[in-house]
Amino acid sequence: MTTNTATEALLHKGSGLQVVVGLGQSGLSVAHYLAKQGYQVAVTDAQAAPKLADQLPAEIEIRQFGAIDADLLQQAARIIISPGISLETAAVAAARQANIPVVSDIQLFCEACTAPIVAITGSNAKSTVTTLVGQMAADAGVNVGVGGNIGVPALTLLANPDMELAVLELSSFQLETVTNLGAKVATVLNMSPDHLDRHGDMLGYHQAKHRIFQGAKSVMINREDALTRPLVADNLPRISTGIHAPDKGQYGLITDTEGQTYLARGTERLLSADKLLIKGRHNLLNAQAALALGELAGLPLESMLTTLQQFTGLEHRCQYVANAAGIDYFNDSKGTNIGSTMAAIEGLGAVYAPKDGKLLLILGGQGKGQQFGELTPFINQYVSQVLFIGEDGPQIEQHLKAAKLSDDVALHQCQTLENAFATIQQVTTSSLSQVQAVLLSPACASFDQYSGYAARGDHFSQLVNQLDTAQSEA
Ligand code: UMA
Ligand code: ADP
Repeated sequence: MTTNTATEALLHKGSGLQVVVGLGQSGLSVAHYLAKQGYQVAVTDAQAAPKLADQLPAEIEIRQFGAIDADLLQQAARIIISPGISLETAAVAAARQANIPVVSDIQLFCEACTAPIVAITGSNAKSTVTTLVGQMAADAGVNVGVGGNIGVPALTLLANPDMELAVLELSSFQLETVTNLGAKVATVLNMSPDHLDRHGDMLGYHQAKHRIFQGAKSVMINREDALTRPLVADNLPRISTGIHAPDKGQYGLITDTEGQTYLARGTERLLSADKLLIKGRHNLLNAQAALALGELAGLPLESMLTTLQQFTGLEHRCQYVANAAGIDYFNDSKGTNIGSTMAAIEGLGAVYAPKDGKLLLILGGQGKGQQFGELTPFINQYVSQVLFIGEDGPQIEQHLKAAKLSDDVALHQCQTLENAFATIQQVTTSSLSQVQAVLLSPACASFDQYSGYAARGDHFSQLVNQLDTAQSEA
């Protein structure tokens, strides 16, 4: 995979200016990758002083900051756009109009990567399944690289010349500028509305996601979600997952006469569901997805089952924080769209409902153009109090009310998490409160108030721990 730098410089000399648009993590990785190959590279970013500018290779002299430089883009032989930047941005749209190719870092990666690729997208569960498949491969002794939207720019994986398998989490933003990915295995795990502010509507979002199947050698689909099925290449080897008993060679769930549920492949019971440390129906689907992807990538079943039983889940995804004054607190800050929040309400609601318990749900932030009324049936069933934070709190309240929210559900506009905790104290100390668990699953992005979902989740956990301390000191 490594080539002599001088040879690369000769190879790429004269192939024209490569303009990197956006200097975040992915832009920086692209700049290093292309400069090392001897391309002439320029970088532009809307920020006047992007934080990563001092990490650029010294030989990159053209650095246009403070606005995305439209003139620079017009001089490009190729534009490599960062996923956070819309193709509709004026300077980028004008360059596309002038037929200048616009690609993502993932395009450069798949053209250079000689190892097979497991490509994973979906509205939810990407990081969980990507991490699991990566861990399964590593535990099976495979030299694996895990990257992409999960936070490790894909191109940095190429620094490992011995990589035998690449497991990539891909976002719709990354996929919209990728052609012919050619993955060994590709999947769309599930589809629910997200990023509609960027893609316009579900069709645009679906089209971007489904580019993952271009050139794929095999596919994994979710039987519960027709939108995960590729519209083309029907003849490819495929494995499906689902919540019902599976057909031969497929994954699913089998429940025995005693009510015990098993992960199953065809009629074979692979593992009792209670052996998994990650809980909830959605995680049973995630476990199946990892097994199916692993199988299509050639990983051994026994070793994958061992990995599954050791996996404790990721932070900020329905993560148990603490019990304070008899109430359980869960941090699902990564619940940034209605699909993930539905899974969290349903998964945890089903745990507390048999004990006559209800959830207190914290919703809000930046709503990304979603229709929050879709949450109402789940809230009516499992939630007694909804606390709103963030800039779209009032709008979300309107959506819930317009979708026939039950009068039994109390609503509180709190603006901030601090205020929400003051309300939690009042609400849960009432003798009539049925609240047994507090769930932060905002169904929104956090950027109006935080640097990202992790900062929001950390803040929540910190407030819970203060509560815990205050209550144990009292
Ligand atoms: N910028 C502009 N103009 C704009 C928007 C951004 O110039 O209109 C500049 C910013 O000033 C900044 C740079 O672009 O300097 C940031 O680029 P970026 O937003 O693409 O962020 P990166 O740091 O390159 O991180 C990206 C992904 N970010 C997004 O897609 C928003 C990361 O996913 C990913 O981990 C990383 O590449 C490595 O592959 C994050 C994410 O939030 C986790 N993803 C979304 C999600 O999961 O929902 C899709
Ligand atoms: P992504 O990388 O796609 O955002 P994560 O694994 O980080 O996915 O999980 C994001 C959110 O989705 C979390 O709130 C998590 O609880 C929820 N989630 C996990 N698996 C599923 C699933 N199969 N269906 C719906 N929501 C899920």
